[in-house]
Amino acid sequence: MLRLFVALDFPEDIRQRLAGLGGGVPGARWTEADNLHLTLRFIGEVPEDQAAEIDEALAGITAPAFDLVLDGVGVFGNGRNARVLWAGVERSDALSHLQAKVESALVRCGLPAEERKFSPHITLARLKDAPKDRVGRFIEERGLFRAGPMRIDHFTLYRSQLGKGAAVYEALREYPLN
Ligand code: 3AM
Repeated sequence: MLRLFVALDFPEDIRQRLAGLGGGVPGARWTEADNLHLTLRFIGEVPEDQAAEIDEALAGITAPAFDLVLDGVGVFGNGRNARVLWAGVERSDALSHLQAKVESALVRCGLPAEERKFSPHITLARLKDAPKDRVGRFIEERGLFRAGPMRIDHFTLYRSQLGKGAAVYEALREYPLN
């Protein structure tokens, strides 16, 4: 079985800037610079033959390359339940278009449709018992964060391997946008 997800990756300088936002929140586990990504679709565990089908379906996607601007930071969950600190992106029809194409390609491969609305974000940290005021301060202080525009000219199929520490992500294949 392979644990898969589809995501956008970012150039080194952008990843370093994102990683540079980290710090100052007790109870936060920060994403390593190399692991920063924007998930288009979490797939989960699939057998190898289905993974091959998924690869083929993703390779068949045609969608235009586009420019993306990263904009601001926020949190999923609130109060004591704050779970994820993230960096956001400016609204992008091209991004939504690509995500919809990925979603329909995966449904055609027999995966159940994603029920949740797509909320594009880059996970900066996962939180456990982070003090509310420190989370609030992080968001205030980093609220003006912006990066880009950067050219998004491919998307990537990743394998995620869960272990004792942070998950290890391996890029299996890149699909060009035209
Ligand atoms: O890209 P982010 O960090 O937001 O949380 C996991 C990570 O999200 C998410 O997929 C991304 C790559 O691992 N993920 C993990 N398990 C999931 C699940 N069962 C999940 N998303 C939805 N359902």
